[in-house]
Amino acid sequence: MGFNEVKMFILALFTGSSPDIAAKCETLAALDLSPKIQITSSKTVSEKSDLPAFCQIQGTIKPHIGFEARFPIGEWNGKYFQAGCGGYCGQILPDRETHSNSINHALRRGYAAITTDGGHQSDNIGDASWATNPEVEKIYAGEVIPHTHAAAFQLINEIYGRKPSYSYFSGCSNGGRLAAKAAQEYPDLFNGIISGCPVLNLSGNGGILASWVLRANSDASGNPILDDQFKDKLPMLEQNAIAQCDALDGTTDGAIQSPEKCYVTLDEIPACGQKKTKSCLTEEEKTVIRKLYDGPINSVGEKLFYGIPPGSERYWAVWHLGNKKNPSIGTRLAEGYLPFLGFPDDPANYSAIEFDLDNDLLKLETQGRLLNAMNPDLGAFSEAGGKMIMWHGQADPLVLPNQSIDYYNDVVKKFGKQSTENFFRLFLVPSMGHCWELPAALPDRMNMLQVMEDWVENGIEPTKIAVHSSVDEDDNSLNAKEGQLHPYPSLATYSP
Ligand SMILES: [Ca+2]
Repeated sequence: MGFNEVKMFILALFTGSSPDIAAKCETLAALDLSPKIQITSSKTVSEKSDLPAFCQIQGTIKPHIGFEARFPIGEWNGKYFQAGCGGYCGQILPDRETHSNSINHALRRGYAAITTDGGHQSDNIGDASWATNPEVEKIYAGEVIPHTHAAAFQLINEIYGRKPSYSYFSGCSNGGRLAAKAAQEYPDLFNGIISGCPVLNLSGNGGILASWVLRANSDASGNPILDDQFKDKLPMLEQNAIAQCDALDGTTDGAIQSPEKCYVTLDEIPACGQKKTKSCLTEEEKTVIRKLYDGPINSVGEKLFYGIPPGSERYWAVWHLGNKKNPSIGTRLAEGYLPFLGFPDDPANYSAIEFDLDNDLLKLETQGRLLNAMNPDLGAFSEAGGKMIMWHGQADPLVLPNQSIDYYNDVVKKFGKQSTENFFRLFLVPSMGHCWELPAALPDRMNMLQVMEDWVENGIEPTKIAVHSSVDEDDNSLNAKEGQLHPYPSLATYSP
C-alpha cells in the first residue's frame, strides 16, 4: 500500500466511507478529464460534523462557471442534485444553508450535488456590471443549466462509474427562475424541478416594480423616505394589514391567504403630530406606503405590475429599507438590473430612478425574452416525464408572488387543469417572505425535496405539504405554528 492508499484506508475505517471513491476523489484533479472542466482542487472532507464524508471538487466549467461539487464518499443514493444560484449570482456559497445555492441538505440525503456562481464572479450584492458582456449574460440567463449538468454528469461518471438514476434541480429567487427555465428550455435534463419564489418576470419585477419602489421612496434629494429607522414602524403596519385582511380568506389564523381580496387602508393609523413616535405615520410616509401596496402605474393610471402584498411588512426591513450611504437590497438590485441587464445597450451612467413608466416599457422586451422564464409551453417537459413544484411566499415583498400565480394559470390555460396537475403544481405559502434569507414569520420549514422525490420516484402526488416553524417561537404576532400547503388554487391551512 502506498501512502495515499493507507490514508484512504484509514479514512474509510473512521468514516465508513468507500476507499475506492475516496481514492478516485483524491486523484481527480490530476486527470485530464475534458477540455470543458478545469479542476483546481479535489479532496475528501470528513471533518464536518454535520455532513457525511464527501468528495469536494472545486473548479471551473467552460466558459467561466465557477463550481463546487460535493459527492458522498460513503452511501451515494445514486441521484444528482443541481442548485440554481440566487440574486445576480457571482458566488458559489455551498454552505450557506437555506440559500438558493446551498447543497448540504441534498448531500445529507446522499445526493451527488453541485452549485455554481452562475458564470461570473462578484461578491457585491446588486452588482450586475458583469452583464455588459453578452456571453456572460447568456450564461446567467439560462445556459449555466446545461453546462453545469453536463460537467456534473461527467464528474459523477468519473467517481462512481455510472450515471445518476434521478436528477433534480432546485433554486429560489433567481434560482427559482432558473428552475422554471430548466423546465421550459432544457426539458430532458431533470426528473424533478423545485422552483421557489421565482423571479419569472425578471424584466417586470427587476425593471418596472423595482424602479417604481425606488422612485416612490425617494425624496427630492434622493434620500429614502422610509429609511432604515422606519423598521420600528413595521410591526404597526403588519398588525394593520392582518387586522384588515386575515379573515377575508375564511380563516382567522394570523395569516393572509387571500391578499388579492384585501385593499389595505391606512386610515386607522394615527397621523404624526409634533412628536414623532413609532405608532404614527407622516403624510409623506403614508403616500409612499400607498404606492408600495398599489404597485406601478403610468401617468394615466394604468396598472403596470403588481403591488407589494399586505402581510409582507416585516420583510420590508431586509429588502426595502436602507439609507443613502447603505441603500436597501431592493435599491441595489434595481441599480444593477436596469443599467446592466434591462436594456440591450447597457446605457452609461444610468440610474433606475430615470426609468420612464410611460415611454420605456417596450425597451425591456428584448432582454425580457432572454431573461424571463414565462413560457407556459411545458409540453416537452411533460412528455419527458418531468415534474415541477413551484412555491412562493405570499408575503414576499421582493419577488412578487403574483407572477407565479399568473404563470400557473397560463400553463393551465394551455394544458387544462387535470393535465397540468400531472406534471406541475404551485404551492402558496402564507406569511412567508422571500426564500429563506432571514428568520421568516411562518412557516419557515418544509421539505420540498422529499415531496419531489415521492412524486417522481414513487408516484405520490403532492396534495398537501406539511410546514412548521423553527424560529421566532417567541413571536406571538402570528399564532400559526404548523400548517399544510395545498396545491393552488387551494389555500394553505394553519393550525389555530
Ligand atoms: Ca387567514
